[in-house]
Amino acid sequence: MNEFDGIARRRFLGRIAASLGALGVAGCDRLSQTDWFPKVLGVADPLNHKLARLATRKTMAQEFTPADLSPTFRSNGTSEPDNPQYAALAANRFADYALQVDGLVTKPRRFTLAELRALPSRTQITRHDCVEGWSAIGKWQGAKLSALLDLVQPAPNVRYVVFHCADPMEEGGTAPYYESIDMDDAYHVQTILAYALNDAPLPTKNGAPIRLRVERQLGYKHAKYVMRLELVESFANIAGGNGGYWEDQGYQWYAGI
Ligand SMILES: Nc1nc2c(c(=O)[nH]1)N[C@H]1C(S)=C(S)[C@@H](COP(=O)(O)O)O[C@H]1N2
Ligand SMILES: [Mo]
Repeated sequence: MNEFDGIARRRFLGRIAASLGALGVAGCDRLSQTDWFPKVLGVADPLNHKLARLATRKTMAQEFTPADLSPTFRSNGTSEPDNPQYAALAANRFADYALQVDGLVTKPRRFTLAELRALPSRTQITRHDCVEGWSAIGKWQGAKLSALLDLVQPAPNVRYVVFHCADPMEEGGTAPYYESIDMDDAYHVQTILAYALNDAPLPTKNGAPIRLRVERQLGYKHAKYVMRLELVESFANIAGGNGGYWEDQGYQWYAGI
């Protein structure tokens, strides 16, 4: 860990501690022992998700200036999907790529890269924080997820957007990486389907051709190599049922602040 990473991480952890303090999370053990408190909050969702949502529905992740950019933006997890279909798309510079959007939507459809690039976009310089103990600041450009959702028209009962990725996570296996976010994050202004990093097309190691940026959440929520968006009311029928590859291994579903 270099000095910058150490400082960034301490600042990040400090921010978590501060927001938990502001929410009075320290008092929750006592409160949850009463009868009414779990019912009011809803037992199905983790306590920290509900509490954080009350306070942060519209808050922005911090944005930075070009002077703050990390010299390189490292890769983590998959750096090149071990998937012949993906390899064929990449070999043709993603000319045949199309993002499939389906599930509980009125108008399911596919978006080519050109169509994604034509959607209203946003450019933002933000810091990525990985739970493995590193951070990096990068400049991302991508289609606003809110604009895409307006076109497909989610059903009223939709609660989550699930991101299905191209990379299988076990050697020789077929279970791909996947992630999910709720509709507050899906419609947030800083939530984009990024196709560019630091003014260049998204590199393979960082998720080409499309990766999610959901800036108020930790690194593992930022799905790379996104092939399909599925809008759902619950995770019951999706992989391990916990809303994400790492969540199925025990990570928190809500990784935001
Ligand atoms: N499809 C896919 N998405 C992924 C991962 C992965 O292995 N596969 N790793 C996650 C983790 S843990 C982090 S920190 C970031 C890393 O993004 P980067 O490679 O651009 O640094 O991607 C996230 N999204
Ligand atoms: Mo990560």
